[in-house]
Amino acid sequence: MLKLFTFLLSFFLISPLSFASPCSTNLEGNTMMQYSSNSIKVDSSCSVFTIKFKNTSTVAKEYGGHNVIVSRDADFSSLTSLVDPTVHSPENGYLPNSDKIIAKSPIIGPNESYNVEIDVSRLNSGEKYVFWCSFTGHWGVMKGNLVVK
Ligand SMILES: [Cu+2]
Repeated sequence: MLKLFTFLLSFFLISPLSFASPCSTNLEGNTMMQYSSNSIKVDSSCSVFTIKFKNTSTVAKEYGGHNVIVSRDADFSSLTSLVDPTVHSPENGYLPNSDKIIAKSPIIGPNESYNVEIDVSRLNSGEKYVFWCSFTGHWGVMKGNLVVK
């Protein structure tokens, strides 16, 4: 609950500034199961970094929606092994809640958007981070590096 409150608070504090802010980037996921970028740079001076994610695919959400999960690269395999659409909701990325998830969006469908807010205090510059789609079968190709500079 506190996390949710913090998230909402940071959203409202950041959103008026985010249009011209360097503390954000745009990212799209398309019909070909590709992200528009395979690398995202996060400025460590940002307190919150926003990935403005848009699904430009035409594939219905339940057959091939997209999302964005941010985690350490070292946690990628253990997290993907937890993906289970029969147990967990698309709103939760088909994943259980986990401290290993640094930021996430729900699975979204065609023309939907979601701002993924990363608490930059959770990132360390020497650590490898990744962003990936937790729709089953997607993360083999929908995966990129997130670099803290
Ligand atoms: Cu996807």
